[in-house]
Amino acid sequence: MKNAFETFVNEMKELCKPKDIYIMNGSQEEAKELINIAKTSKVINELNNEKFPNSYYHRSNPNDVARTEHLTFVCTSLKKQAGPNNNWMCPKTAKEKMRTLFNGSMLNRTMYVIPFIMGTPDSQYAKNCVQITDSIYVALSMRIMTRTGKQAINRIGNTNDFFKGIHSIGDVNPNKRFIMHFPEDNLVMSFGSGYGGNALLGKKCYALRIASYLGWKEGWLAEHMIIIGVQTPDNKILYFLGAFPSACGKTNLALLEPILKNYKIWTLGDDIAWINVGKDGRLYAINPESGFFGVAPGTSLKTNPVMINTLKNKNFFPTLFTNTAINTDDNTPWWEGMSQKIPNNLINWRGEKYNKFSSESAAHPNSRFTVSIYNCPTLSKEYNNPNGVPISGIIFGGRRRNTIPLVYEAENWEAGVFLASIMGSETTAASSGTIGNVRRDPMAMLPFCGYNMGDYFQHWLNIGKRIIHYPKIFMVNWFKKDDNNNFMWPGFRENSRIIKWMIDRINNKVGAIKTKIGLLPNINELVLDNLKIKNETLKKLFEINTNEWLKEIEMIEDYYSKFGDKIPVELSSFLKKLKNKFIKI
Ligand code: SAT
Ligand code: MN
Repeated sequence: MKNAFETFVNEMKELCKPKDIYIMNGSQEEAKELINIAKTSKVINELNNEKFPNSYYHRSNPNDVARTEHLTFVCTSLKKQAGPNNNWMCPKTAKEKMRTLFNGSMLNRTMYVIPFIMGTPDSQYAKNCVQITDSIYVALSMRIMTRTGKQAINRIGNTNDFFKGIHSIGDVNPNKRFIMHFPEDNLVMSFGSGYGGNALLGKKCYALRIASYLGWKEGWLAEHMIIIGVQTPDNKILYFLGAFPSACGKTNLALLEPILKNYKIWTLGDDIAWINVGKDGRLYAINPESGFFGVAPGTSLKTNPVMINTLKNKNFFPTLFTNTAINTDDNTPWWEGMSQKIPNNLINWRGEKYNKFSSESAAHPNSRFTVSIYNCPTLSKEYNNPNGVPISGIIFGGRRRNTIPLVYEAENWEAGVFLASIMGSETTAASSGTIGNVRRDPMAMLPFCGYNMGDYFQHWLNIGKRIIHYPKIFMVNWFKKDDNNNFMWPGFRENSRIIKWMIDRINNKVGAIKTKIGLLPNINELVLDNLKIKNETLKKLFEINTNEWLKEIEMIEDYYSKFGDKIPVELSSFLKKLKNKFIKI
């Protein structure tokens, strides 16, 4: 009798008809073998081993460089369950469509079987998963991003309780590209893309879309959040979660070197957090992943020295660079923002010689590195704690040139859920589409919530009812601009000043000003020494502009209306009250 794992592999073999099957075991020998296969087939090239140890370069098809939200579907039996926040297709139709695409898709190719665990193996919160893929690049990336290997097969044992991810790169034809989620079957089928968010199925597909659905059913939250520990001068560590849409400085915050003396940030995760209410009534979070899939452009010794050190560190796991430029003088990766001076001899992300005076960038704006979390010098020693870390604060942020102040605090959990539900951010390069428009992105989960967002908001409110010791909820906007289009706040390491204020709030050391939108800092209680910032600018950073907010509220009303009666009454009445506060001046 075959167990469920073997049955799954067999079924996939029959469907995809691969030349051969490679079941991954997670060993060091396997890493070497896979790297060799990828090198021989020119999928990756080795980089300068002295400057970037154990690092490899991969160039993707130019049509396959970002997530494709319009080709991503959540296939629940009822359309309403997927909600207006997801594309929907009937599960039966979707499966038939996908089976046709997968039929014989691996002829002459190897089918890699990747057993992996999301979360640390001895955690009650960890989940068992298996992905199959015919892309060696995906197989290599999954070994970095997840705990891949035999232990997952052992954990699965004779159960059928595991996530199934089916992936084939096909011929990278955008017309045959689909990322189909079947939350009711714990299944994802992804065809025609090798890009991280579309193809590393443990990441957005499982750990967010499917897991958010599981969390809804099982009473926990799967969130698009960093997890950090902030060590204060008295050597205490407080843990924070932070949700930001892609490319809003989220990874920089996860690896921040605080400007404030005697503060230190310990990293637990840069993208995804699974959150449970512990027996003691506090929130606890784990990072289900084991690597970073970060945006390269803009990462430098100045903006994120810890990440540069992470990339230059050497350990058991290789590091991959995808669609950056290459400096042919020393065979190293290069991207915009890495150095002020553009090197003379660059090959751009398309593989062409780069003309320095070109208006196009040398690296793709969404070029990425894939690196093991164990390379990170600030990795928290609690990273593998099976219970996760207790959460004292949750930070929500977006990229907004106006309206949203630098920082404010929600008055309580419900108000925090409301403020997170109305978050908006200007679009970036991480998802294909127009850059620069404001889109509503509640909890930074818009592209990742695997069910109706109205139900999701209610789920957040319900979770709140089980919490005894509430974390404080903060909203931030590092990206406010002045009339000359310049950022008003320096950001990066200076953001630690704002985190200090949050900690002081959590420890009841400072007060706050009650305003129409929430609690704002007393400016004289922020630590701003050695920061050349004009009083006038500070005032602007904390300004609540009635006209801007009225416009904002209109956009939110419009957004809420998309969810009809699914929007919890608590939230719509928050919105009404907010509007009234601005109208009755
Ligand atoms: O684009 S991905 O979804 O792969 C990564 C991200 O946006 O965080
Ligand atoms: Mn992300």
